[in-house]
Amino acid sequence: MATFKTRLSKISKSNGKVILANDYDLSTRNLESKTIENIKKLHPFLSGIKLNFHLLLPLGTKEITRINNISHRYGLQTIADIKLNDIGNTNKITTEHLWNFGFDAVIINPIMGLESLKNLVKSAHKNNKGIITLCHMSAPEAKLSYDMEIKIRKKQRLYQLFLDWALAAKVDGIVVGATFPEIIKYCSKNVGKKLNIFSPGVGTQGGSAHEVMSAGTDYLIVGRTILNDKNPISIAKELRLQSLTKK
Ligand code: BMP
Repeated sequence: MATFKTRLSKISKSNGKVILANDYDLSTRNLESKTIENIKKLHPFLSGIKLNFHLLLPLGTKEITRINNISHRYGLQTIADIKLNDIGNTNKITTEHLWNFGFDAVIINPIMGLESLKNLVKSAHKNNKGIITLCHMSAPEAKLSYDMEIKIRKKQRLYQLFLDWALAAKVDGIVVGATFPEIIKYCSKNVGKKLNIFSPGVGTQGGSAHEVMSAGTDYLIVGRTILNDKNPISIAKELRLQSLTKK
């Protein structure tokens, strides 16, 4: 079986490089059928779908497995966005559950440490699954934490350390917010083709799809800009075209 990176790259050749952040709030009923409807309606313009922790909580094993199976039927890769950050033992159990649900990849928080990260990558890759780590988040206040100056062996910023760890652990991808295009450029220069850059924060949060794709982003993660639009299909189509902007 191909790796997560290869599977994602393959579907993106026809469908473009947009991953739907399938986010809904507490007032939304029928989460499962809404999600399946999104997959059926939007799949030609998506390479994947991301399900956040808050979406997984009210769903059960059956529902999550069905969503993953239907996504796969349409060729979409599925990402569990739980920003996992715990000790090795519970990380292992959590990812085993996610793989059993049928997810292709998980987003994790590298603050857990390099050794834990390496272990997760090893076990994920044995199962042909992917690991994506946070590098620099999209919210304005991320500057305070991810840009923090630190010193372990040398002086650097926290996101630079997370980038070094992502490379050392051979993760499949990193998250760098679309609202920080200069940081995307820095990361892109340093990673080359070794891993993919995933950028949330386009549209509603102020990031520009064109700008981040030219800065070096590989995949756009987009939620509200598509889901809250009067015509989600046309906005997804337009974002698909923008996601094909050359680096
Ligand atoms: P939206 O396009 O509606 O702003 O959604 C962005 C999605 O990306 C959300 O699911 C959010 O959890 C996620 N995200 C983010 O916005 N910024 C980050 O730095 C990391 C994320 O995972």
